[in-house]
Amino acid sequence: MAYKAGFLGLIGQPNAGKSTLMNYLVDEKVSIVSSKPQTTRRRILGIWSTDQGQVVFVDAPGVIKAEKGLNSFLAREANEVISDSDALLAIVSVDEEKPEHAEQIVDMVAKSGKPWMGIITKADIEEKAHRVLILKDMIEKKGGKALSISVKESLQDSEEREALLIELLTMMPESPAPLYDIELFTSENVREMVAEVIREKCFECVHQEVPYSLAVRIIKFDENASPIPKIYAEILVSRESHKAIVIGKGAAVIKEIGMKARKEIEKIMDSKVFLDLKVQAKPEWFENKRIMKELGYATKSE
Ligand SMILES: Nc1nc2c(ncn2[C@@H]2O[C@H](COP(=O)(O)OP(=O)(O)OP(=O)(O)O)[C@@H](O)[C@H]2O)c(=O)[nH]1
Ligand SMILES: [Mg+2]
Repeated sequence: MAYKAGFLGLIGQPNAGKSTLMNYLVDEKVSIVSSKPQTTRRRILGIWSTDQGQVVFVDAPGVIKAEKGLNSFLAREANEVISDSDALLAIVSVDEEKPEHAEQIVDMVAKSGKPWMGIITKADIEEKAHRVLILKDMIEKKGGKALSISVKESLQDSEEREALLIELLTMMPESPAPLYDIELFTSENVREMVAEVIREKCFECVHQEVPYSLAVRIIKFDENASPIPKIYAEILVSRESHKAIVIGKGAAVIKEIGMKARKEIEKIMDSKVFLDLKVQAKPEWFENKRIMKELGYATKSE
C-alpha cells in the first residue's frame, strides 16, 4: 500500500466530544476537555503515525454562528478546518439536545465533497442509547459510514482504537512523506500546552459566563530556572467582577486552579514546577487585536 498522510478535521457541535475523541485516538492528552460547551478555541493538531502513514487530526472549536468578537473567531476556525482538511469526521453526540443540530453538522460535512465518516459519541449514556440507531440512520442516508463510540468504555480496548485508526488512514491522500515528525503527537509546544491546561482548570473551577470571556497568557516561562522550572501566567478576564470570582473567597478558587494545573503541568514537563498565577481584568480584551493575536485567536488575514 502506498504511504498516506493528511489532515482529518473533527467537526461537531460544541461539547460533542471532539477533543475527547482526538485525545483517545492519539492516546495522549493533547486538547483540553470540559463538561462546558465552547472549550476548544482554536485548532489543535493531534498526530498519529504508523509505518503505512500519518493521520493529523485537527480538533476544531464547535460549530457556532457568531459575527462578533471571540465567538466570530471560533465560528471561522470551524469553517476553515472544513476547507483546509483532506477528510472530515462529523462528530454527533447522543446527548445533543436538538436533533436538527446533529443533522446540520452532517450536512455541512457531506457538502464539503471530501471523504467523510460520521462518529456517534457518548454511546455509553444509557438513557440516550436509543439515539444511536436514529443518528446512524441519518448519517447513512446522507451517504456516510457511521460508527458509534464511547470513549468511556473503549478506553481500555487498544485493538478497537487501532482498527479505527487504520480505517481513518485509508481516508487520507497518498503522500511522499509524513507531514510532521513521526515522533510528535502534537504540533503544540510546551508553553502553549501549559496555557491550555490552566484554561482547562478555569473551566473546571469557575462557572456561569466567566470561563467564556477568560484567556490565559504565559508571562514568563523559565525552563532552566534552579532548582525547578518557573512559570508565570496571567488569567485575563473581561470584568472586575469576574476577577473576584476567579480569585474566590480567601483566594480559594485561584489556589485550586493553580494546584490542579500544576499537577498536570508537572506530568507534561516530567518535573516539579513553580507556577505563579495572576488574575487581570482587561475590559473587552477580545476586542483588542494585539491581545487576540498574542493569544493565537486571530486568523492569517487579520
Ligand atoms: N459519557 C461520555 N462522555 C463523554 C464522551 N466523550 C466525551 N464526553 C464528555 O463530554 C464533554 C465534552 O467533551 P469535549 O471533548 O470537551 O467536547 P468538544 O466537542 O471538544 O467540545 P468543544 O471544544 O466545547 O466544542 C466532557 O465532559 C467529556 O468528558 C463519551 O464517550 N461518553
Ligand atoms: Mg473541544
